[in-house]
Amino acid sequence: MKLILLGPPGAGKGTQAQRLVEKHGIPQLSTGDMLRAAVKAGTEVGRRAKAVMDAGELVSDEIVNAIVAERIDQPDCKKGFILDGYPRTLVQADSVEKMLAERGLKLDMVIELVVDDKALVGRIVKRAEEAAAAGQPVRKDDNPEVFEERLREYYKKTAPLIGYYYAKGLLKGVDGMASIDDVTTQIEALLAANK
Ligand code: B4P
Repeated sequence: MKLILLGPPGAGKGTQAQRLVEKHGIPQLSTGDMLRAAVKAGTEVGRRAKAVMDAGELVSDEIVNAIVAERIDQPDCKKGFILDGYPRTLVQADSVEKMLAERGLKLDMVIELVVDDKALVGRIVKRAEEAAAAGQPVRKDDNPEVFEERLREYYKKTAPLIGYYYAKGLLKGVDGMASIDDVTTQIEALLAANK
């Protein structure tokens, strides 16, 4: 199973990807997590990505494409993977298609999590408050000001992927406004219907 989870920031891509990992035993390839790990480790990629992420903008296609290409060659990706938060631009979409074709693979499905903007900002603020209350680090980009920029970037650069994948017959939408469990049920139904 090769799956893309698509949607605006805070739509629940990471949340649903984790559940898919548990149920299907394939890895979650989250470019957000990979970039945050690089920032934490202080690598060259992390140094280049940090300011961009903190400002709510998208990291360069070149950096992101390179980290994903390296990751999908790991042995745990043999059975499939969930691309969470990647691709986020048309250049990245083109790159993933080439990456898969070079390896004799193709995408099975692109699942769009549809959530309205007001709910998104509420989720992000809640996540920041919960992390702070638990004494955990709060993501620098989880605040309303930076979130506005993340959303602008989404509409400008990522939303065009919806039409792109629709035209390829790969796009399926789920109601991301539903509860986390309901969203999981909708996704599982799509996967079962695609078998
Ligand atoms: P990501 O880490 O991908 O962050 P995200 O869009 O906020 O996450 P997601 O949609 O997964 O939301 P989540 O499940 O956590 O990206 C962060 C940054 O990294 C980007 O801004 C960019 O700078 C950089 N980046 C990453 N990928 C890149 C790429 N390909 N190219 C360039 N730059 C890239 O859910 C959010 C919250 O909502 C959680 O608290 C969750 O509990 C809650 N929630 C989830 N589902 C819910 C539901 N159904 N109901 C109620 N709450 C829900």
